[in-house]
Amino acid sequence: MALDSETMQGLLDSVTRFVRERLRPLEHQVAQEDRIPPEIRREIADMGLFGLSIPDEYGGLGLTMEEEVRVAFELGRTSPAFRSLIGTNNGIGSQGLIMDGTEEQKQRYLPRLASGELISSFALTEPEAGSDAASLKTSARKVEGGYVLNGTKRFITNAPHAGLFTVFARTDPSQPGAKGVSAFLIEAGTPGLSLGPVDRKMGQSGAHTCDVIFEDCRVPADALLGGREGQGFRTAMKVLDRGRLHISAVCVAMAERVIEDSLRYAVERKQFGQPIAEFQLVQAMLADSRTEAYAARCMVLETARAKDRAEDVATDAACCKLFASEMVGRVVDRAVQIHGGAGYIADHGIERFYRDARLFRIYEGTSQIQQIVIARNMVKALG
Ligand code: COS
Repeated sequence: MALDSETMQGLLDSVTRFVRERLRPLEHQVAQEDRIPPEIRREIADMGLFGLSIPDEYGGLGLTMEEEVRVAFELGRTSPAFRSLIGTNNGIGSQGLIMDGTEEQKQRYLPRLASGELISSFALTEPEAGSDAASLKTSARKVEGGYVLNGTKRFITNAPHAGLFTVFARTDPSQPGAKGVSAFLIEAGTPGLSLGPVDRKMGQSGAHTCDVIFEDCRVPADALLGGREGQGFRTAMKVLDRGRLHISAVCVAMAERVIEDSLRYAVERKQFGQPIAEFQLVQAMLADSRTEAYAARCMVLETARAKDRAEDVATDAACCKLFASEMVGRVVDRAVQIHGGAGYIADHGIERFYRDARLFRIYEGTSQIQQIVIARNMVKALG
């Protein structure tokens, strides 16, 4: 454990209180305005939440995976936009640097990522390369003293706010697959790097994505992550293994939140002269949701502990992501059903969670990609 149990409990209590007292009252406003108030960003930074997973020698809290998912279980009990603000700095935006960066690169960026001064983004997906990430086309041509990048990245979370991008580009055009891909650390404002308009989305208002465009964007040689070409795809896959666990914890949290809302509604709402919670058909929905959320919580905790023991969790992290994201989809669907007409009304809260949850089955690898990862690893393990 990175923190002693008292400090860890203190952190969890303060996140729980922050979610209840500060974030939940703002859910409607954030959805309406599609923006997180700047004072909330400051409070999140003051609590150290931008640096949950960044090692303490670089100014982060250096949480273990188990500790990190426990924080996500609390932080995820509100609109996912709040978690998304810190999501890339703790996950896909910083982990490539932590896992494979040079010491100099870590010193240069991690302290500012941990403090929240700098937001980072993970630029892998392209218009023609989503699930088939290894087919990416963005090129990084080697020139005197550095590289020149050309290409477009799509749906990049937090790109409109990012000061730093981890960009995956092909350094070896003779290698069409994973082997020709390298990762680069590129700062916002670099000439030749521009952003597309902010995407309009089905849900998760307050969390922003956009295209990141490279047009003859010249970067110095030391922008190459880890100083080694051809390692980028492996880095991306390792980062996603970890990210998928974090997202699974967020799915558990959202499920637990909407179960809590559904239970309260079912106890208060009366039909046929009694609370609908007394009806066994409603009870069945509550019980199924509770059971599935509990199963996902156990999977996530167990896999996080295995990761902390340095075991290979690629298969189990994919199992967690597959089950937890599908689970929360079923749970929010039942929550709408329990709320009846009220659950269909915009901005009631449940309708918003229903839309917000849909993304979990898509990003950081669709459910179908998780199935492929799981089954391929099973076959491979057979030898
Ligand atoms: N950890 C470390 N290395 C890994 C790895 C992992 N979890 N998964 C794959 N690799 C390595 C492989 O070992 C292989 O290296 P070698 O050739 O040296 O053995 C290399 O990466 C290529 O792997 P693979 O052959 O499995 O690549 P594929 O192109 O067949 O595709 C999938 C792999 C489909 C799993 C991958 O493209 C993927 O995860 N796609 C989804 C991408 C995604 O999640 N996008 C979401 C947007 S980012 S928020």
